[in-house]
Amino acid sequence: MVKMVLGGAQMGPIQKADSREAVVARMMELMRQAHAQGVEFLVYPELCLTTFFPRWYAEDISEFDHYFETEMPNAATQPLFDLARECGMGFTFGYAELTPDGHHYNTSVIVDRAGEIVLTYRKTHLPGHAEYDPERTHQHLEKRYFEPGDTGFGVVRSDGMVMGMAICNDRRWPETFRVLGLQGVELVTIGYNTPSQNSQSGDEGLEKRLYHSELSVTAGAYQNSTYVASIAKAGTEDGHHLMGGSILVDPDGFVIARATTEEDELITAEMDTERCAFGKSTVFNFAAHRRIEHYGLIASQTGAKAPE
Ligand code: CDV
Repeated sequence: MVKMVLGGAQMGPIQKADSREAVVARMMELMRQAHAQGVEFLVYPELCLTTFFPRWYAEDISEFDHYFETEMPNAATQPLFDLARECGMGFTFGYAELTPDGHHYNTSVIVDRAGEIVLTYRKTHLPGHAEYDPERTHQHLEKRYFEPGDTGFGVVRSDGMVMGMAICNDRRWPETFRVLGLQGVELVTIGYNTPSQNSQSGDEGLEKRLYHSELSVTAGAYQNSTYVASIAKAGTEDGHHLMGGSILVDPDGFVIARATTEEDELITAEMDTERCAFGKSTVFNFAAHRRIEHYGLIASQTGAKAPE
């Protein structure tokens, strides 16, 4: 069982012109603030080394390879890893990954207090579309630039707690949380870049988007009796607005810390993994109550089929 201070490092906007070094310097400043406040594990957003480039169309996708990291850590991120080790702090962050054999993933890693990557996750649920779509108010081309992740939702016991990751759109799918819950997860980390407007519906704006995000995350926390850190990259990137709304959530589904800006902002809360045990051994004692004989469709069918 672990009692500690959990931190969420919301990032403000990153413009196309911003260098990796400038972004890492901002991440390090947030880490120093976190260390001063006693944080032992810090959660950064999805794709937090670059602008959210899937909003831009490139005819030849290799034009965007410069947004991808070919190794981790690398020259730009090593200072962050070094600082974390000095502070004795674990952390997680997201980035675009280009593997040695040419695969492109939307990836996040958990780094332990000794500075070692102990878990890699590649985003499963890629939203958006693969081709330029003139009908949309803006493009969301994750299906063009990334392949669906090949890792699945794994967990790791690191620095005394069971941790797992999801990335952005994954948080809207209960399957994500349940697969992690079935592995005894005690902290789910989620980074996101969520445009404040639905590109296909004018009436789904900021208020509804913030609500849906919080609804998904708090439900996932409660139904699996786990802490969740759901952390945004926020603000206006080259004219395109991303919502903020970063939150830390306890195993009862209550929000225990909330960002109030769309800038680089640290949020913190105390967590005690012992608090996960009650839900996991009572209402959500999976071994006692789940009825898997009735859940087959979840793993055998993707689309919904209504009766004639
Ligand atoms: N980066 C994302 O996965 N964004 C999606 C948007 C497109 C809805 C999200 O679920 O927040």
